[in-house]
Amino acid sequence: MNKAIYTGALGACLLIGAAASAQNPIIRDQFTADPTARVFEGKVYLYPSHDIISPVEPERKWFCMADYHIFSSEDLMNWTDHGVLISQENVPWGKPDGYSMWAPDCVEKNGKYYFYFPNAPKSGRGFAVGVAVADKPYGPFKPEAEPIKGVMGIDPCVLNASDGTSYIYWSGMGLRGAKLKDNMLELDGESVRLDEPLPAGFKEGPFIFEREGRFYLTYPWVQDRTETLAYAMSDNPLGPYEYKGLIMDQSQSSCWTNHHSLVEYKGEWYLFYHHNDYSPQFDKNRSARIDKVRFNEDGTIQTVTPTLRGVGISPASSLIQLDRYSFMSGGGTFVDFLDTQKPFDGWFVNLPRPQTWVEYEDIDFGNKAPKKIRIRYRSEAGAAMGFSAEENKDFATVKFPSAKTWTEITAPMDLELTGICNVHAAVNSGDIQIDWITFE
Ligand code: FUB
Repeated sequence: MNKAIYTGALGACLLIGAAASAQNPIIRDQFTADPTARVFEGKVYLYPSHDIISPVEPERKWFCMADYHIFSSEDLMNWTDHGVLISQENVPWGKPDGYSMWAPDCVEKNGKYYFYFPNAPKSGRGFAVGVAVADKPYGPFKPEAEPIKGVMGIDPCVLNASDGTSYIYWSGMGLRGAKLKDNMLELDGESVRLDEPLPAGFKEGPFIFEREGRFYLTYPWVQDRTETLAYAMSDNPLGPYEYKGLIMDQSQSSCWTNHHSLVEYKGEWYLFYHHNDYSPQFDKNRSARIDKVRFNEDGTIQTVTPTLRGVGISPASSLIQLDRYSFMSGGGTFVDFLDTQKPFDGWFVNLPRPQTWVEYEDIDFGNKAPKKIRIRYRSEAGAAMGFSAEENKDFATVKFPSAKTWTEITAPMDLELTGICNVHAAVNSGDIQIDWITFE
């Protein structure tokens, strides 16, 4: 992996307001798949699926979802869980024990919030798509008595086009799209098939948005082993769409799905997607992530590299998880769970020998330089490390006594750090595992 070029100079880093610890995955106490993000009332609302370990058929090993939670954030780092939006027992037309509450979407129209979700119907097979309506983006949502007529399939996505017309798209024997009536609850005419002109390999999870007068269809697309994220563009919401390329390549690990959404917030575009970070052995228990996405001048989309670091700026006083690194050396470094039986407890980074290092970008030291660094570590033989925010200038050098269990150590800061800096942590001697660092 490349070593970073330092952008944060000592004492001269950019000053901005404090924020909470930033990393991927973004929700760290439960599984969250299929993350649809929308901006409502100045915040980002996240409407994901809620993967659980099946309580009824643990041996079944498949997608299992009994309800939806809503989350919101103003900084993309601190997420408020607004609790359960709908659960399978409350859907009048759904199987109360279907465990099939797959990828949803939510849009606002004329002051009402419409939540679209697939679910197993009480009678028949497959999936129908229902709507639940609320006055606020966080509910309470009231499900309609019947699913939308004419929509059989999964992964609804709704587009409110700038001319005031709304469209619904879903995956059901290919990609289908249709106009919605103004009531947002019924199709306005027949649906059309949209994936046929695209290269073969459309799977599911379409996300459609409008930007600068053009329509983007982004979708999971399998060329090889697992889902990539591809996109196509059109001048018309119902196509034809022209294939343009990949937004994200297939994952390095085994997560077969990659459901996503794109959203513009405070002048930046973000890609929300998922991976199986907390469940590396079972890819139906997934976790939402965010990375920045950029557009070229001509409107095409730049490829996004998935990161552990994610987006946002971590305050120096938060527990900065170096295992969610921006860059890391080779030489036997790796990241693993603190406790494999309790994945939500998080990870540590292993730095096994001199010259191994890890770097975490964008830590906000504010305008009052901290006096101490505190580190949670363990080390067989003991270690010595240098911490720098500018190459070759350590702001702290720390001697770590041998510690076989997790131990905290505090060391003085030898330089004054303010503003936003990247922190580089390098081993000078010995071996070490680090859970987090923080500044006091
Ligand atoms: O979460 C269940 C299904 O997996 C979604 O509906 C698909 O898009 C895929 O992510």
